[in-house]
Amino acid sequence: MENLDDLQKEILGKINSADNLKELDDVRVNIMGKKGRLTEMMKGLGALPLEEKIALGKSLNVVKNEIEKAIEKQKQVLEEKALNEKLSGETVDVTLPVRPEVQGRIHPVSKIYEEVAAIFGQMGFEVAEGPDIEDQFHNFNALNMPANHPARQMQDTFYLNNDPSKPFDMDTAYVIRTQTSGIQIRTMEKQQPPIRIIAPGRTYRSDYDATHTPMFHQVEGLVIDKNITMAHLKGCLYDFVKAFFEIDDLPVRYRPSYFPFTEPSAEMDIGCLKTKTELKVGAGTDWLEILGCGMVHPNVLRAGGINPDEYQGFAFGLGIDRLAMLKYGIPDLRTFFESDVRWLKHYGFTPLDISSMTGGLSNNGGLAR
Ligand code: 2NM
Repeated sequence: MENLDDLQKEILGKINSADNLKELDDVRVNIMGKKGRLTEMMKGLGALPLEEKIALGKSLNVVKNEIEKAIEKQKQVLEEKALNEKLSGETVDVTLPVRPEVQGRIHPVSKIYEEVAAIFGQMGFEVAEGPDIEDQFHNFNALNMPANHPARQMQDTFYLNNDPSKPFDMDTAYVIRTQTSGIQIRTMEKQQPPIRIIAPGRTYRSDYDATHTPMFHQVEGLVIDKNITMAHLKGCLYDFVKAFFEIDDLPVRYRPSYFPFTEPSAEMDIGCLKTKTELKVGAGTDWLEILGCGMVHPNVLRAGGINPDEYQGFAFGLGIDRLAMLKYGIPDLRTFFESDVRWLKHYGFTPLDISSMTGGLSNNGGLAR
């Protein structure tokens, strides 16, 4: 029989000098494993007379508890040490320059959005956001689209079944937003004019060909204040397209149009020259539709809790993906969302060029080609 005091001293020494978790576990197995020294002594208890069995059993338990406590304590010390070693090995020097060969690219949709936001940002617009999943009030009713409006038909809109335990209910179903206008309604609901926001985001419609994907990106804009007129709309959007296409004498025209949420409504065209192989924005004989716009319908203001006798506003909507196709000459919209890294290398932009009104907006020098 080993001397218990000596054994405890020896083992505690080994535990406290263990340098890593593996070494510590070896000590534990050596003393308390199936064939461990303490385990063997406990097995030996059975052969002893009762009195001795009780006395030695108690002592063994005390030693065992001491050893277990010491192991647990040392384990924590070693785990912390291991974590610190791992962390110090993973230190990243964030001041190092980007390695061009591993550098990611900014997607054309993101690039166009940054440019649009930079232009409207400088005009004093704030960016507002909202949920992709909308209720029908914010997506339709509040926008002067009553229940039987064609845009609400099943084939355009993706409806969601709110409660899978019940049959689909067309009246209470949520939708994934078909436009970002719900954001404008939510903004009106919580803020009285003056309002000057852009509402960017993903939008969804059941459509799929070279120029339509079921998910696409919109930026809508909304200005509400006292005495806002169509002249404000025209001036604002004219400034926008000139800045966006970086052409000072860009010809524009407005054609009358129809949207349920604006009255009057218009579509804005910019001048261009279309040849068999090219489309050149600027002076020319052709026109290119660029965005939809109009004066916010009184019913829409009312739905947002704004008094149309006191306030007026204008709104507009433009398709980011379509602008990207135009500006960068990308022929098929479906390729935008295939996540092909070769496509992104070709059409993407380096993250090091930030779009800003003062830094050169489109940064074609930043084209990652
Ligand atoms: C468009 C065209 C015209 C529009 C209207 C509104 C709201 F919520 F204020 F009524 N938001 N966006 C609007 C107006 C959108 O997209 C082609």
